Amino acid sequence: MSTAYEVNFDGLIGPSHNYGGMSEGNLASARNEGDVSNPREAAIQGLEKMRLLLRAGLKQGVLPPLPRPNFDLLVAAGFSGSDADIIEAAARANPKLLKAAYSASSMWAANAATVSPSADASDGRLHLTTANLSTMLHRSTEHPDTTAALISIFGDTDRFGVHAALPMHADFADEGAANHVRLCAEHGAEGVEVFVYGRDAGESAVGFPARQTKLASESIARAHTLSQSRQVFARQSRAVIDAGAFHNDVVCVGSLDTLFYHELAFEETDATLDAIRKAGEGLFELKTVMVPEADVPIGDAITSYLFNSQLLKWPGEDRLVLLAPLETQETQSTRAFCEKMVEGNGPIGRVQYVDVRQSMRNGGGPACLRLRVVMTDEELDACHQGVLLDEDKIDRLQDIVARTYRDKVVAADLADPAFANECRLAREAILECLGLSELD
Ligand code: SUG
Repeated sequence: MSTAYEVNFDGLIGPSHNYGGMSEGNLASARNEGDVSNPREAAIQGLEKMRLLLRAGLKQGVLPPLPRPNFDLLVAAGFSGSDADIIEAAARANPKLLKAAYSASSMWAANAATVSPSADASDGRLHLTTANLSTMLHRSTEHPDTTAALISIFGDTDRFGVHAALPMHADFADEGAANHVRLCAEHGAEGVEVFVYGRDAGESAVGFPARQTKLASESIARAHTLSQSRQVFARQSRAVIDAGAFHNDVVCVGSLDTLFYHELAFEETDATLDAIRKAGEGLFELKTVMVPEADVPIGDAITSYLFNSQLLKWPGEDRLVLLAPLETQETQSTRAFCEKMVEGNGPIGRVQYVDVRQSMRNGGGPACLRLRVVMTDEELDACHQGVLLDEDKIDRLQDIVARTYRDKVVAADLADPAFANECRLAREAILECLGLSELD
């Protein structure tokens, strides 16, 4: 077994970060629709989270924001002329579409792709499948640019397999790593990959949208050449989707041999845990931390985002650290649960709180903001070095943000062609800093 590291690639929050109210079933997105957003503060919060992990001794990467506004979407909707003509006409005719074209939603990198480390793949490569994000219009346009970025970063086809998004049909609805949990003894060892889906292909819609199908998950497991005996497909419960858990990572997080989940997360909890234990035979002993509804009602789990935390092997600490949003500390039931949990002798020994409020107000916590990529030394050497962070690069990105991002954005700003130009210049500077100008 080769040594491997869990590298967190965070999505850098883009200059057009705004509260569009565009995600049905995501309660925070609906609640904050139309509020003033603070893109500069948002990006700094994200970069400070990256700095925190880097200082702890963890490896940290970054994914650049996508080009926004997305002119391809607006042109596809029939708008034409100069950039300014397109924006002005879209603002008059269909402000909602303009909002979708401006969404900075690629910040939630957990939805960029599903990732399988080379230790799990029978072809020995690290696989990434871009998520099609087909359920929400504003997210469905991310995948071509995300695939391009992943190819630029993981271009060595002997070591990496970057797969384009699945077909854009409801039967293949896929939201990436937010519905995927990998469990193992050590990052570099073979593991079990758990795919959580909300519905079967062809199943008729009820309640809030279930954004992941079993067919999508199965297709990814096949493409990633995973071993049949080391994969598990589990159904997310309808109850939590209707309560606002639009992705599994709103009610569950796993790392190494530990699964931390809400009592109501899965449709069939015992069968799911049995299947994980069986798939992990000979690899690891599953440790579980179940949070009972009686201690943390599902409504609190969703507003506090207790589970949308990063569960980390923190250098120098024996037990895992839960990097949770401040909202978890501010919610009485989740704070009390965390205090009790760390006093016990379970696998999670500390909870650290982090301020990502700007993202949280759109339903994106610490775990949404990062894509975990387990990489060996050779894979780290083979990937594009410009996206691997040190503090100097974080400082440089913060300078760009301070110089090019607006402090405040409201819906009316999106109608201003000057804003589109500012967004373009900001992204150009970021790409240059990351050595990714080819994506421009
Ligand atoms: O897809 N919010 C995102 C939040 C994604 C969170 N990711 C994970 N759970 N991994 C979504 O619903 C809101 C955008 C708006 O309304 O402006 C939004 O897209």
